[in-house]
Amino acid sequence: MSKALDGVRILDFTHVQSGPTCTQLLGWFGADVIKVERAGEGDATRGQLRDIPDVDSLYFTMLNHNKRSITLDTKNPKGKAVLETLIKECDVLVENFAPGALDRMGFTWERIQELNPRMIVASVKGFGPGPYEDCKVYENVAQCAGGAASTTGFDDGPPLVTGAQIGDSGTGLHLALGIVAALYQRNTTGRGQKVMAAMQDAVINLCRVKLRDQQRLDRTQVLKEYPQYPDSEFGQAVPRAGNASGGGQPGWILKCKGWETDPNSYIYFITQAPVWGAICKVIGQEDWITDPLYATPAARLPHLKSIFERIEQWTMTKTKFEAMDILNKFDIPCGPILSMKEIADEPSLRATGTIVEVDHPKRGKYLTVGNPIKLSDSETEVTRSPLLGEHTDEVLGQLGYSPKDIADLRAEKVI
Ligand code: CAO
Repeated sequence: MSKALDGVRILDFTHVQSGPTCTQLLGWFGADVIKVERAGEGDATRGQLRDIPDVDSLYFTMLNHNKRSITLDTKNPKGKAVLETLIKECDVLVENFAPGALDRMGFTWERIQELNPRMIVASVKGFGPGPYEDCKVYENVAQCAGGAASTTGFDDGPPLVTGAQIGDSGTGLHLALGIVAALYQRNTTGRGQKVMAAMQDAVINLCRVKLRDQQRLDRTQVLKEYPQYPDSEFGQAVPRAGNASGGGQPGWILKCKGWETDPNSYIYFITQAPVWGAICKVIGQEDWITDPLYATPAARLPHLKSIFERIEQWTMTKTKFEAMDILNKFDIPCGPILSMKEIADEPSLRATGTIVEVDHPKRGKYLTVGNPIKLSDSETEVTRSPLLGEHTDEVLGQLGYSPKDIADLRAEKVI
């Protein structure tokens, strides 16, 4: 079967998480991804959070599937020459170095264009142009500067970061879309272009609904679906909304049977207006269907807390899965709070390829997250991450270097 990005060559100059998630996606869609790593060291994540001594960490393996690895000292003149050949041969260069690192290496946009005018140069940076453009950035910095932390958590607690890697993996996704769009545009212009995704921008994009709420708050000084309403005051900025739904249908996380001992025995429950009658029947509160204090969404807003407390009396009599079965029969939107253990063991996620078992020559079998984007005509086959420099000889050979040239470069520690 052919793949969507067959024939596209990616010069993968990425490290840590944000850039590697982008190039991994491109690899899953069939691009040939050549990861360039520092000779002897490689991507720092190979050695971080290791669970097996001297074996590439899960941090690295789970972000670098479907790639080839070559080692290259790109600050050495001979290494630069190899990189120039790679730039001429590839379609896209993806990098997420600290600001200015590529220029300092001698590979400015102008130089890259001289070498290959069709080259697309795609970058992740922490911030776009502005006061912080020179800063180094990691995940949680982006979550904080992108509005996620100030709007996450409970009203009486500090700002909170989320476990979802919206700054790193979220930006990698944005960048991948930019690259595919630039490849498409190149079909008509014949030219490459710069593609830039700033981590702060990606998080702001994912927090779009909070900027919506900021403007609603500015205009009306109240957000009636937020837990602060009606008992507390609103300030100038969108407050932390606890587990309130981000949309127009109120929701909350409710305890289920066993919550005293299982920290994940909870369900997300949404009181969607069209199924209000069904909710009342399920929980045995049929009088709320016609009671003017509860009958309409607007009437319910001031009592959301007590409504959810009443629904919780019912959910606490069921496990999260029993509650799901009952509520789904009535189309009541709800979702179990699944632990990572439950996700790892879920057969349907294995069947769709969202959770995949991969075999690695040094670590053996491990689980990873496969391609979350399914194309019917471009099936993803997840292959293991490469060992450091595993493909150096193969790639240099394809670039026209003879075995002797390769041996010389190795002797001089260029590769
Ligand atoms: N050969 C020779 N030198 C190489 C090389 C190679 N193959 N690959 C990288 N280098 C050099 C770079 O040129 C750079 O050198 P200079 O500082 O002299 O210009 C140096 O290695 C270090 O690069 P770096 O500054 O990007 O790496 P770092 O570990 O200090 O910083 C990070 C890491 C992530 C904070 C920084 O890269 C960054 O801010 N990136 C942009 C934002 C980003 O992607 N953050 C998400 C990371 S995932 O949480």
